[in-house]
Amino acid sequence: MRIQILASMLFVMAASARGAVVSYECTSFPEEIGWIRDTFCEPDRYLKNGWLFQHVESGCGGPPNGDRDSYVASVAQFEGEEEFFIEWHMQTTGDSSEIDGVAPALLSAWSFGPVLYHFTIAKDQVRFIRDFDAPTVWTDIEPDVPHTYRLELFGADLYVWYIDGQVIDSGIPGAAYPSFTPSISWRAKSWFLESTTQWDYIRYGTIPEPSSGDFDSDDDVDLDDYYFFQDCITQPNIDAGPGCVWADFDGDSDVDLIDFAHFQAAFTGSDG
Ligand SMILES: [Ca+2]
Ligand SMILES: [Ca+2]
Ligand SMILES: [Ca+2]
Repeated sequence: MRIQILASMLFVMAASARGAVVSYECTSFPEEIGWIRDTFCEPDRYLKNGWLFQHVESGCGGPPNGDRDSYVASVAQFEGEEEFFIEWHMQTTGDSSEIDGVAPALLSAWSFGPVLYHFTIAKDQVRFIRDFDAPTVWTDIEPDVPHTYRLELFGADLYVWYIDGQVIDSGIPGAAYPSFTPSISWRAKSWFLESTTQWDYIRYGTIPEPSSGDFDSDDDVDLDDYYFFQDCITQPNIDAGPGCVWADFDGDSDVDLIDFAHFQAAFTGSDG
């Protein structure tokens, strides 16, 4: 009897851990919702219109040891998740010459095992390092506009990295992720030069069911899902991208008024 109760408790815990997305929407400082902050010297930062701005200079340590403003969170609650994503929307003014110093901007999905996803982002170029022994991937990006970065992970079978909905790299990972005491960290840093990095959001968790309207995989379609649905709305016949497959009810790649009508019909409120 005791074993049965324990087993059912474990099931509930596993189920609640599975159905989740963690989102930082940059409407408050990251540490207010559980990110752990770590700084070097005196980085400036401020919030404006739903964005977090970080300004870093080649400061008190003197080059090459400038300001750094870092955040980290454990993602151990997603260990064993078969379909995991990380998506972030940001831009930076930092020069690509800073990339060798792991600056100006970084987002890293780290582990103590053989699997790692490590993105160093400059104004017009991104470096992607994976699993240490895998070839480094470089890609150019359009400067002075924000980009949507998305990593999708399917157990030990497949990773896919997108920028603005276009596949930049994909393949077989070194291991499933999240695993091996996983954490996600991101930061702005000055190596030799100053820069300003701005973040609109950082979201991660279970990849939602296609055409479900249920962004956060908690088995309802409610106002929490609507917040993210709004981000996905496009003109008819415009591809809404991999981050919006869940919102495309009729499966024609856009998220238009027809999908919105489906979303309204599926809307259950939080009691599901
Ligand atoms: Ca935002
Ligand atoms: Ca939901
Ligand atoms: Ca559609």
